[in-house]
Amino acid sequence: PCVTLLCFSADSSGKSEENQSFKNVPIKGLEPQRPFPKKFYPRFTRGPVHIPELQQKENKIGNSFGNHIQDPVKGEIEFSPEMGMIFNEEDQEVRDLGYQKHAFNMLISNRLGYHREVPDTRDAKCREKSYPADLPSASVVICFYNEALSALLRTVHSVLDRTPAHLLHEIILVDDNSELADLKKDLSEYVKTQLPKTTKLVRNEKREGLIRGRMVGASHATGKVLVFLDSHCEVNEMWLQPLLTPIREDRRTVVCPVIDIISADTLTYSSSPVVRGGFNWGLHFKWDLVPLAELQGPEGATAPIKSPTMAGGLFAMDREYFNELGQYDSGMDIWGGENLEISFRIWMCGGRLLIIPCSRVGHIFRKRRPYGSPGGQDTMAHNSLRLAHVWMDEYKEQYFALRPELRMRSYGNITDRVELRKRLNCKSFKWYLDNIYPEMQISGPNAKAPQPVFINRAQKRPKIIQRGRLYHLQTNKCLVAQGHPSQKGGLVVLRECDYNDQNQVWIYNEDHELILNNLLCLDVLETRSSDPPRLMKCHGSGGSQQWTFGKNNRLYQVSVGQCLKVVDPLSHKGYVTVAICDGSLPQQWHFES
Ligand code: LR7
Ligand code: MN
Repeated sequence: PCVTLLCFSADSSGKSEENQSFKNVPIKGLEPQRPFPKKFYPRFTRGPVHIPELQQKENKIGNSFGNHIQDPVKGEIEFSPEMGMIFNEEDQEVRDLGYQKHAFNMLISNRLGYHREVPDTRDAKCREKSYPADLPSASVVICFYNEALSALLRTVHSVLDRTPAHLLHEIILVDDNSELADLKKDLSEYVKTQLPKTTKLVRNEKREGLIRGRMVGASHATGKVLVFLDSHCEVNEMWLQPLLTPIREDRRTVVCPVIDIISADTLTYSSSPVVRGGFNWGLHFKWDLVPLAELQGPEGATAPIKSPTMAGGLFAMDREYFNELGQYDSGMDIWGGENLEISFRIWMCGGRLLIIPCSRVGHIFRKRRPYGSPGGQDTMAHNSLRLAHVWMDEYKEQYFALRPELRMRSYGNITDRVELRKRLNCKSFKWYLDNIYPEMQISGPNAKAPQPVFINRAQKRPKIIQRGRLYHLQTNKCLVAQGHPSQKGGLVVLRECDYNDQNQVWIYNEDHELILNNLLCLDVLETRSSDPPRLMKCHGSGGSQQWTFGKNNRLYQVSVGQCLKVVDPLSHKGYVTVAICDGSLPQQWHFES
C-alpha cells in the first residue's frame, strides 16, 4: 500500500465556500479554535509548503486540545510534513503522551482539529455513478476505549460533514468505560452542546471490549442499517451511498468500504489498493490480492468484490439481519477474533460479504495496540478458540497444529452459538473453504492447493530527487556511517568530507528518505527521540525515515518532530542527535550534489 506523504496530490482551490457547519460557539477548552473559513483547513499539498515560523510561535493559537499553527503571513495552515514540529515542552508532552496512550502522533491529530479535507481516493469512474434516492437510513455505531479526543471527534465530524442528513439516522458513541478524564467529562459536554441531537453517547459501566461494546451500540440503534466504525477513522467523499445500495437490493449482503491508510506518525491520508480479506491457520486476518476473474466484470474497477473475510472494524449491515444472524458472540472479550467469526457466519449461513471499491474510509493504522485486557488475558486466543469450536468443524485441527498449547485450554460455554448455527441451518466449514476461499491451503494427507491468477502490482520505486553529500555548515564536515555503511543499526557521525568516497554519498528521494551508499535509510526510534539516528533497512512507510529540508537549512525529522543537530560541534567525535528546531548553527545542513 501507498503509505508515504507524496502518494497523492490534491488541488488547493476551494474558492469562497464558507464553512456551514461551524456555526456553533465553541465551549472554552473544547473545540480547537478554528479562526479560518473552511477553505483554509489543512489540505494535502505537494506545492510550496507553508512552514510555521519558529520565531513567530507566539502566534500559535491553541488550547489543551488543539494547537493550531497559523502562518501569520499567509493566514493559513497547510498540511505538510512539518505539521508535527515541536516548539516547546508542552508540544513534546502532547506528542509523547500520545504515543504512549494511543500509539499515534496526537500532537498532529490535535493540530488538525475536528474537521479536515482528505484526498478523494476513489477510482475516477466512481464519480460518475449514481445511487437510488430511497436508500435506507443508517445508524453509525462507534465504540471506543481511551481514544484521543481529537481523533474520535474527527471521526464523528467526518461522518456529519460527509453524509447526507436524510441518510444519517443517528450516531451512537459507546464509551467502553474509558478512564481518560477528558473522555469522561468533556466529551459528554461536547456531545450535549456541540453536536446534533441525533448523536448519542452511552457509557458501559464496566469495560466490555469492542465486541460486547458494539452489541450495546446496536441495541440502542433504530436506523435501518448499522454502520460500524473504529474511533480513529475519517470517512471520504460519498462513502455511505455505495454501502447502502447493495443492502437495499439484498438485505443479506454485508458490505465493507476500502480501508484507506491514515499514517500513525504523520496523519497523512493515503489511498489503499483494492484488496480483499483472507486469514491464515493461526486465525489472523490478512489481506489478499483480488483474483483476476473478480476484476474482469463489465463494471471493472468499481464493481463490488466478494471477500472471504472482513478486517472487522468498518462495515455496514441491515440491523434486523444483524440480529437474526446472531449479532456477535457475547462470550468474546476485549479484542480479536470477532471479525473472522462474523465473516464465517455470514457466508456459511446464507449471506454474502462484499468490499465496495467506491466507498472509502481512512483508518489510523498503528504499530502496536496501546491497551491490554483488564486481567492481562490473551483475548485473541480465547476468542479464536470459541470461533474454532463453533464454526470450523474438523478444520480446527489446522489451528491446533499451529497452537498445540491451546488444545486443552477452556473457552467457556458455546452452547448458544452451536445452537444458533443449527437454527440458522448453516453450511459446513468445508463448504466455505471450497466455495468462498478455495485459495486457502490445507496441510495434511488430502491437501490441495489451487493457485488463482492474481494481478501483479509491481512495487513502485520512489524517484530519486538528489544524490550527494550531507554537509554540516558550521564544521565543514560530512555525515557518514560511524562503522560500515551496510551495518544495520549503525550510528552516523561527522567526518572530514572526502569527495571520492562512495560511502559518503546519500540519496534523497521523493519519499523523503535519506539513503546512505544506496543501502540503508537514516532512521530514528519514534518513541525514544533521545536515541541518536541510526542506519536501518528502508521500510518505505515514511515516519521514522522521513526527513525534510526546510527554512534555516534545517533537516527536519518527520516522526519525532525535531531537527538533526550536531551534539558538540567542537568535539572530534562528531555525534549527532535530534532536538527542538531552533535554527541554530549546529542544526544547519546542506545537501550537496
Ligand atoms: O476494550 C476495547 N474497547 C473498545 O471499545 C478495545 C477496543 N475498543 C475500541 C477501540 O477504541 C477502537 O475504536 O474498538 C475499536 C477497535 O480497536 P482497535 O482500533 O484497537 O483495533 P484494530 O484497528 O487494531 O483492529 C482490527 O481488528 C479488531 C479485532 O477485534 C477489530 O475488529 C477492529 O475493529 C479492527 N479494525 C479494523 O478493521 C480497521 C482496519 C484494520 C485492518 C486491517
Ligand atoms: Mn482501529
